[in-house]
Amino acid sequence: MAEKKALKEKFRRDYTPTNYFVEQVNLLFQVFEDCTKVSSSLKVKRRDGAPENAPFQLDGEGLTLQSLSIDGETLPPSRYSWVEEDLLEISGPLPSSFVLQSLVTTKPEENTQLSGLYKSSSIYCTQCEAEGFRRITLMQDRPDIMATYEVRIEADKESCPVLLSNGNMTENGDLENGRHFATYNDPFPKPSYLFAMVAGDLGFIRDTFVTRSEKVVALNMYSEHNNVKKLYHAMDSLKKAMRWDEETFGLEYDLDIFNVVAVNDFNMGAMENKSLNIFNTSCVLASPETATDADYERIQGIIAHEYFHNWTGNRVTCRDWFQLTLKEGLTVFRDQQFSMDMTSAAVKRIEDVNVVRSMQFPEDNGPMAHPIRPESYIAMDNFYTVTVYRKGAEVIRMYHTLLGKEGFRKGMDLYFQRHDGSAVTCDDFRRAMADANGVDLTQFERWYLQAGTPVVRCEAKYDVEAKRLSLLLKQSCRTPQGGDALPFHMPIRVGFLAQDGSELLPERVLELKEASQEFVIENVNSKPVLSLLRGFSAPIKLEYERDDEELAFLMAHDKDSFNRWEAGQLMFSRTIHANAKAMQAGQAMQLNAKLVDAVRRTLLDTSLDKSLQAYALTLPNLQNLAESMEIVDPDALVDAYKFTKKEIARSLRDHLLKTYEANLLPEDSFRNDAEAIGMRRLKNVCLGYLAALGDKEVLDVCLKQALTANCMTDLVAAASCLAANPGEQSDKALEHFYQQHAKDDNLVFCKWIAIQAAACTDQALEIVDKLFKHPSFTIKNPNICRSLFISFAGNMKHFHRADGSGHRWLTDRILELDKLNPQTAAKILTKLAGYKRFDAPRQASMKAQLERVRNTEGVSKDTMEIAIRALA
Ligand code: 0A1
Ligand code: ZN
Repeated sequence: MAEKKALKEKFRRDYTPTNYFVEQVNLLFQVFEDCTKVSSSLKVKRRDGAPENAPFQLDGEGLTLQSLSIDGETLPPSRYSWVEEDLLEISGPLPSSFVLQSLVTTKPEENTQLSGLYKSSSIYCTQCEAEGFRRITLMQDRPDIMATYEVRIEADKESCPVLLSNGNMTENGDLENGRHFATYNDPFPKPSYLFAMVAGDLGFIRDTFVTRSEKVVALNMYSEHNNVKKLYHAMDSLKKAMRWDEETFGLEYDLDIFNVVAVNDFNMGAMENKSLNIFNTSCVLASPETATDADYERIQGIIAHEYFHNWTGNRVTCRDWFQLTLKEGLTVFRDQQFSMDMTSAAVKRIEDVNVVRSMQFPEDNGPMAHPIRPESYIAMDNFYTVTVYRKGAEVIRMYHTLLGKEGFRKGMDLYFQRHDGSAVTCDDFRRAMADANGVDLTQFERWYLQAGTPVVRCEAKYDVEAKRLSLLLKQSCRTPQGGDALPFHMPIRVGFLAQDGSELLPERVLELKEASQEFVIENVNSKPVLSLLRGFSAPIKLEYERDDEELAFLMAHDKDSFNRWEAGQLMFSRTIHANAKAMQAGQAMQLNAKLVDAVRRTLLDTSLDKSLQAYALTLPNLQNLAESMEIVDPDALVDAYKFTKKEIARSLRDHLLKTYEANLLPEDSFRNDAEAIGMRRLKNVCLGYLAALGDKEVLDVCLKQALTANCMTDLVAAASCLAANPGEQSDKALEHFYQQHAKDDNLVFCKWIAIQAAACTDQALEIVDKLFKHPSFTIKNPNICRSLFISFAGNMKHFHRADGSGHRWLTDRILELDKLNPQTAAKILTKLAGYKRFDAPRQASMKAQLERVRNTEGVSKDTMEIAIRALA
């Protein structure tokens, strides 16, 4: 058995404030080629009422401590000791206020974990959330310690002409030996996880934003010199986000400067450090030749997300890490609303719901299930999950639906009024929402306490005589421990359609609170067709029986665009699931004629918004479909999926080709507006269907698109179609992709890898292994790792080969990666966690790999936690 020395589980119930707190931090970074010296000076105070002899505890991880002093006097070693591996204790008694100085040295060049101070290409940068600051210097590294920071950076002027930290630059100048310095002051008290510093040779673009109270804010975006021209979309997005937050929530930017820095090596998407956001290049750089339409939208959303954190996260922060969803659920909700306003509300909602269903539902239904406010963790970094972020955002959306737009705004205003400048809890947020609106949200807390996806069953009765409609809603939810959850408080938005498709009654929000609750509506003149859970008003699974005809009716008439799409998705799923069953029973698969009719109608309806039309034509994704199978059978599911897609394509080949051609845009000019994006989306969905046929004619169409594409969207679409159809055209397209686009661009190289790793072909495993051995593949870059490993894990049939070869291959890679970057390794291991959903041989194989990880000597606590939880 592996040694499990550092596996300490922390519990939410154990929160206690500290005896001392740091109120001011002064830092000096002296950056040298092979080592960085960090001198820190912490102004510390004992809390009122704390005992005088209380010891003072500081977090520190992997630091080489050179000296330690209090109020200028060196501390003898007898006064301090490491009471835990990463916890230094200075014994009392101590003065009620004092200055603690320390000098440590670190080696950013050797920091492959990408937490703390590290070097990405030639850029020195930091990542401190959640617990990275302790890898830079000794500190009370917890979010309820909020201090002001003054920072001085010294480095070689030629290799590091740009020196940045939080807040305003107060001084800069030259030093001896070709070195220079800059000092920064951040007037807003902040937790250590929001600290950042950057030193390197960076190019930049500059702009300004005038706030509504007419303050001019300098906006600067930095990247490696060769990428500077790809920063304009992010800058444009930032200005839109700044304006939107003023208009929507009355929130204005609070400093004179806002910086964004792009780095190649980053464990997550981006980080909201006060006035110095650090971004993964994949979430900020965009040009038509290197980024898809989806990338453009994602970048806009993430830029907004990090900017919005300035209020929801920075000005008001989390008391402890269990409260993470306080800032993340809320900020995701805010960025989703922003994107809905900037692009198309319905399209964005469809995309977001797809993520919840295909990623969060499986997490909630597996061994990693946790409430949006978890009760315990071993490695906090493992809890930056789709549950905390995405389900957390759905929970915020429910406040919005229950209280209405104005009510929600009142709650937000009160939240800031009460808590600006402090570190608070999810209960504080809920209380602000309740108090501002004079409502009782006690039961609503269950969304924070209970994991699992609720199932709501609806039964409708219509009494013709009495003109009375009654809706019986029953909710149930299995907790991860196997018990029944207590009923949730949730809004169910319902529309009522007349037989002619018009709205028979105004839409309503039903407030479901009981396990079983009847809603009676009087004066209903005819039996309506129900449009339930409009806009996915609660993160639940809805059960309601209806036939394909009613679904087709909703597809054609529902005024709620989301539910029109939803009806189509249900029709697709039914056919695919029926075919998977047929496949398992050794019977012939079939295509439902009603489905083909519905798809034809959607395809030929030129009055539709093209993006919505494209989504209406898109099959539910495999993860989504797997979620509603009792035992996941990847072979049957993938074959049924492919069969259904191919048969639709066979039936509608000419229409698909015509729609494809009708939506081609001229190659000599690129457009990025909503209409052009919609046209590309629709055209590429048609191409996807056609490629399922796999004949020479359609593959030639794909190849032509791949060779002549004037943007990354079209290249990726065509290359993905071809990667799934190995042969001459596929080889040509992928070679062209590599030589012309991917070879010299890290982010495009990632796309080239991801497309091939996701392709469902018999050679899938051999292909991923070859990609892994590609000379440009480096396991040190998280984007490259994700492109290969996460994409392969989504390749349902081949990752889950019954002989276990896919599982074994990925586990080999995880163990290799874990030695360098535990955070990313642990994330990838979650792809094996849901083994209980599969058939016996696959269960055994996934379990065996998890056990192998658990039994490996020296595995990180991040990765070990996933293995342990998965196997529990
Ligand atoms: N707060 C960031 C996400 C983030 C979280 C952890 C990180 O390192 C472990 C990095 C970034 C956000 O929500 O964007
Ligand atoms: Zn965030």
